[in-house]
Amino acid sequence: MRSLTCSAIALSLMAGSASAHNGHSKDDDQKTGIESPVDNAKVEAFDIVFTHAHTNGNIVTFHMTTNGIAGSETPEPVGELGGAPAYAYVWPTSLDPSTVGFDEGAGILALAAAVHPDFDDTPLFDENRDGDASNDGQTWHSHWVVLSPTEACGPGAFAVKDIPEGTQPNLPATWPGLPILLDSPGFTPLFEGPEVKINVAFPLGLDVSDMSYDGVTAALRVNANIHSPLFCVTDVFDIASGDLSLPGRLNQDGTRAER
Ligand SMILES: [Ca+2]
Ligand SMILES: [Ca+2]
Ligand SMILES: [Ca+2]
Repeated sequence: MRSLTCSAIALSLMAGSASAHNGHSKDDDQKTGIESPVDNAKVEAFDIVFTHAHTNGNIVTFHMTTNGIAGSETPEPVGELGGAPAYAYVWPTSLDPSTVGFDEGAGILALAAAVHPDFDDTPLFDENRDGDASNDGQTWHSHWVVLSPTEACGPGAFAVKDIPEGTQPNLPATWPGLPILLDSPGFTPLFEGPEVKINVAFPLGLDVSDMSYDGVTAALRVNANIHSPLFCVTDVFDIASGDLSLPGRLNQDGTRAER
């Protein structure tokens, strides 16, 4: 029994030491990630100061560090879908949308951690664990979205791309059924102090090592009449690169990167 306990302690020590030393180094994160200035004029929780991503086999972990407490701000509900606001931490990527099941060339594929208290768009997931899969919009959750410049949302504004009536684009298996190019893959956003991160699984064998990314904090709003464009980006709080040039690269120096 004693030796078993000792082994367990030794194992846990080894695990502790592994998590302290394995995987990507902070130095390499600095080289491959995107540093952004603090701006005290911005809402702290959306003021991006560092964005990075690293790989562990087929898992890519996307990080964003803010000047405040990530995830601490949520929009005021309006009580209905029309005009419903959302806040999001967004990682636009260079990946083709077909990587996750949308049509090739459909737009800019972006990962997002989002919250929108007026509606649920994760019909397969019960994020607040109350036994109801249709009432979780107020809990941060993840999306893949396909963004495109959409003048109807305002000059230079982006929207989550609509699915025009009568068309049948390719969609991921976890598409939640809304008429927009949005997927609810179920990856849990993880919040810790100033940081939000999402562990994203890609198909085994798919090489995403060349991908680049950026970081954006934004507000979105459902069209008041629930017409197209359905889901506009209404405010961009911060852009990690300042110009959406997607300068972030994957840190791949670790084979057992921490998640
Ligand atoms: Ca900033
Ligand atoms: Ca749900
Ligand atoms: Ca629920």
